[in-house]
Amino acid sequence: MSALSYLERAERHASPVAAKLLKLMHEKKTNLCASLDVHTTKELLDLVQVLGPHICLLKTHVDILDDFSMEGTVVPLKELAKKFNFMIFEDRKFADIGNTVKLQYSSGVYKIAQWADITNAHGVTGPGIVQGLKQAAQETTQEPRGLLMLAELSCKGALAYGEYTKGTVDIAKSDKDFVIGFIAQNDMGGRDEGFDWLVMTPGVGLDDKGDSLGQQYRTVDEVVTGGSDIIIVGRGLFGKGRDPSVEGARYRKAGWDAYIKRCGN
Ligand code: 5BU
Repeated sequence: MSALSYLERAERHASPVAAKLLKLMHEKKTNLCASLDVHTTKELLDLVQVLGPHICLLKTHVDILDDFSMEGTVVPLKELAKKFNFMIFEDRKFADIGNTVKLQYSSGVYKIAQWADITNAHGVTGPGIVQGLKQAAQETTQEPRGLLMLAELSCKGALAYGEYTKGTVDIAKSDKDFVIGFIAQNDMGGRDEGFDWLVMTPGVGLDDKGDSLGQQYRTVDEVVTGGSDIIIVGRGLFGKGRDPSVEGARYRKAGWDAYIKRCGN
């Protein structure tokens, strides 16, 4: 994993999206990404009002929202992102041929390329997926966009390991500007070949071991020590009986302390 600080990495990163994110993590002193899987825009915006000060990144699944609209959902989210200084990651998990993902990313109801700084894709369909998504980004906006490849998953029985994970890392090497890193449980290397990938890790929880549908949680210390740069926390922040403002501060501190420890000071 990288021994460099977020600021050092920001200063030399090939991707403007990764550089911006690393810089804001350094300035805001947070490596916490909130994953807010809720049914309505109001619930989402209310949670962001509370968690905004604690996070570097907001992870969305906009297809869960009953009332999604560009005006009602995306516009206020972008305002909150500006107000609290965080970026937005739509966890779309693209997994089709290049031409199809290009259309899915840029059009339809969600028009993800217009507003999400970051999205992600599976490697199962090969490197065409990276080029399809990159073309959609370039044809949609002047704003920088970044892609994470799904190298490993947190859930029980997932098939993304070994040769599959290695193959996904090879796909990430096909585009140094657009692919900024991985969703993974471990460090994915690459520094000896000039890549400084960001590793973002879901399946993080300090109180539970998992859920009844296969999710498995590891602690903040475990994942950061293992190479995670950004911890992705969902129900640990806002699940039943939890106070998001208390948990936001708690996970943020845990993530930052683990990072400082990793940097060796
Ligand atoms: P949770 O409430 O902290 O369990 O939510 C985790 C989020 O991360 C949820 O939105 C998942 O879709 C997402 N996720 C995951 O949990 N594990 C994975 O391996 C990947 C995504 Br990839």
